[in-house]
Amino acid sequence: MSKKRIGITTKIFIGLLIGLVVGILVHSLPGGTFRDDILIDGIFQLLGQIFLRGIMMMVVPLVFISLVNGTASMGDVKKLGRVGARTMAFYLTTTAFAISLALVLGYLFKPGIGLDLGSIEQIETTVKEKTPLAQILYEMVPRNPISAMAEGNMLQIIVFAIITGVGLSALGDKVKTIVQIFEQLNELVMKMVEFVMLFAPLGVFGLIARTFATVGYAALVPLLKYIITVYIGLILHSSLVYSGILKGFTGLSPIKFYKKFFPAMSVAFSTASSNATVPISLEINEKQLGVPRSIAAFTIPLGATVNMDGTAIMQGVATFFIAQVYNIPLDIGAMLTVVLTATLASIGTAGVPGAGTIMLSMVLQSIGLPVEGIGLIMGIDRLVDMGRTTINITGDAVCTVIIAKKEGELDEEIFNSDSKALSK
Ligand code: DAS
Repeated sequence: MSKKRIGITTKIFIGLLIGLVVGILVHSLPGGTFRDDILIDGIFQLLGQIFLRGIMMMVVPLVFISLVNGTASMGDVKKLGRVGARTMAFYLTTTAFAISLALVLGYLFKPGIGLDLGSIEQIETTVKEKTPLAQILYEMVPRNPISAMAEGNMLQIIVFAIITGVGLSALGDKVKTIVQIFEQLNELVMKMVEFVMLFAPLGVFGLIARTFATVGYAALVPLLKYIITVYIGLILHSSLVYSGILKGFTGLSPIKFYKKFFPAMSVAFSTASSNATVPISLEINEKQLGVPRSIAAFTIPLGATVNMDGTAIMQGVATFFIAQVYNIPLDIGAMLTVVLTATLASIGTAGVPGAGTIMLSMVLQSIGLPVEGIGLIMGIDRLVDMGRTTINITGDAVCTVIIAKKEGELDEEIFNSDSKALSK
């Protein structure tokens, strides 16, 4: 009987689990050369960074090439405008709902009540000045597309790629060769992503092991209620809202979606970076969920930057947590301001580790809460960041499937097929 090969999804899951167990075990070892230098900063860091840098290496070329390719093949600008408007409507609505859910949970669970401030290590925090919405919008247009790519500025890369693709589409047969080149380049970068993903099980192991070997568990205890409240919000949002809108708008099975999208969720969880998850999310959307490239290439990179429901949930709970710790009441006006500010803040939050906590200072300033309160949750932020990033990119993919369905371009045969994700 042919040996049943374990699929990459299972291997990544095993890497996650073993990384968690090994990380906690290593944490309990006495500090010193073996634990700190050989294991944590040696083996775990090496495996994790090779994988993380491998997928980050693919983000810019993949986003630019697939978006040019997708926009060029989308055909008319009217359709691009319709898809863009629908995408932004979904993204902002789900984010506003996420922050509202988080405020309700923060009010009900009261994670900041009864905390002894002295029991929490206060960490210096960077205060992010409020960026005017106009500035967020005009800064999306790159002054220099090459430096935008060098800096990995996703919004600017997206804008430049869309204009390039629309140009190719408008020139039609005159640039047939260039369009073919971008089609072939897209196949190439997708194949390169598959090569990098072969290393995912070891990479995810290294990232998770290092996180759980270094987190200060003592710091967790006073903040457990905060962490649990955020994770309840993340789980409710994904299991109720995402499953509900997916089933409601498409009639498709949420279970099937989560089973296929699990490798992308694992990469998001272990890297705590939406940007790093874009390559694998694009691959699964196109090859496993039946979403055409012309849609996924636009909505996934855009979502990685402007759609952050998980981050909004953290910001909602953290706002209540800090208000409660400092004993400052929040009235309905303050809560509505938080919903608006956090929704807008999510547009400007980069898909990199810790970005959401920096943007939290904007949310707190908008209602006059002490920004230094962020220092109370910074010590354990990585554990929360992993979960919120997972929800961030899951929301992007759910909206992408719905948009493809509403455009009548979702290949439901692929979505409903049992073929395993990624390379065999
Ligand atoms: N880690 C960010 C991301 O990649 C989210 C956050 O920091 O809130 O989506």
